[in-house]
Amino acid sequence: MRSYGKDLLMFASPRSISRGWAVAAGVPALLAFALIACGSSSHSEHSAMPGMDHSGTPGMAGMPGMDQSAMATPGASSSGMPGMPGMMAAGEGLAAELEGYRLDSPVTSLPAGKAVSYPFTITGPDGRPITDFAVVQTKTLHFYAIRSDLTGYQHLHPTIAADGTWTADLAALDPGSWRLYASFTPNTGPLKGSEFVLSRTVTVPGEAATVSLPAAASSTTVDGYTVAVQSGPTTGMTHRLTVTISKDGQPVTDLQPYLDSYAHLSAFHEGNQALAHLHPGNVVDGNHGGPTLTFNAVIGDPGNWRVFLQFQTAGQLHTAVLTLHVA
Ligand SMILES: [Cu+2]
Repeated sequence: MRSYGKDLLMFASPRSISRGWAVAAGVPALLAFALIACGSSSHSEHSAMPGMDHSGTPGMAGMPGMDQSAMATPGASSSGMPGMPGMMAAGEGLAAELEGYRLDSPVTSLPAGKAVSYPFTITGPDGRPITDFAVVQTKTLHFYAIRSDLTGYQHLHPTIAADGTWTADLAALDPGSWRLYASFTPNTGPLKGSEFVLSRTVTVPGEAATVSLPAAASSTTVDGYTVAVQSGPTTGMTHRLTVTISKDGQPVTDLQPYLDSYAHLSAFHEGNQALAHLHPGNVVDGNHGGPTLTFNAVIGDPGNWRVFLQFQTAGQLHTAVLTLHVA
């Protein structure tokens, strides 16, 4: 378990920590996550970050490809308290159920090549669909889709019907196996206020042309922007990621808030599709973010991560993609 929980607490705000909440877990690391998650629930958009879950518990047990470090990596959380550095953790998000909270869908297969809707519910330990969710980063639920080769990233904000049925409107999917993640904070049930990431897979029939993962790189370009990612220093499992955005050789300083943040970063593990969801610690103040964004990423699993960094300028959303190697 190493110093994982400790690392997290170092980045948690006192406010988060003081919001004590007893979780049924004897594992200090898990408790640390739980405390952070609980703290993040109370002030909705500005503090809670998607990605926190309570894995490492029954839902994780026995999952193929899970090793102990994965088990000790319960999820991602972050606290975007003004003035504090971004605190975030690696997510796993590979289970469909944790602590009695479930992601369910009648759909296990979706057609290729056209926009499709994916219906799902989040049910609580009482078996009933949850309809009351906390607003996190301006949304009550964040939804991600990624193909097994880590292509085809989609980040959506589904809508919920009165009966608790969510609908995610997906853009066209290529054939293959896809993992769909829901990141949410229930306002009901024994773990209300905790952030969860649950996922399920769907098959998209057809001939799947698998793309091999591009080599790790320290920069990439998107829409004329150059996005450079610097890793380090590393303390335990905490990796300081510094992202610098430039255009035509000039630093970019007109980043606009996107979901209450100057950047939205999701990363998926090459080996197991674990989801890490990070936000920069930079204070959001108008349309002049950049050029440098700092993330503290707690990434438990070494290996290659496919990183999707979303940022906005002049009303346009950009998604930079690169492979990050974590030793
Ligand atoms: Cu989102």
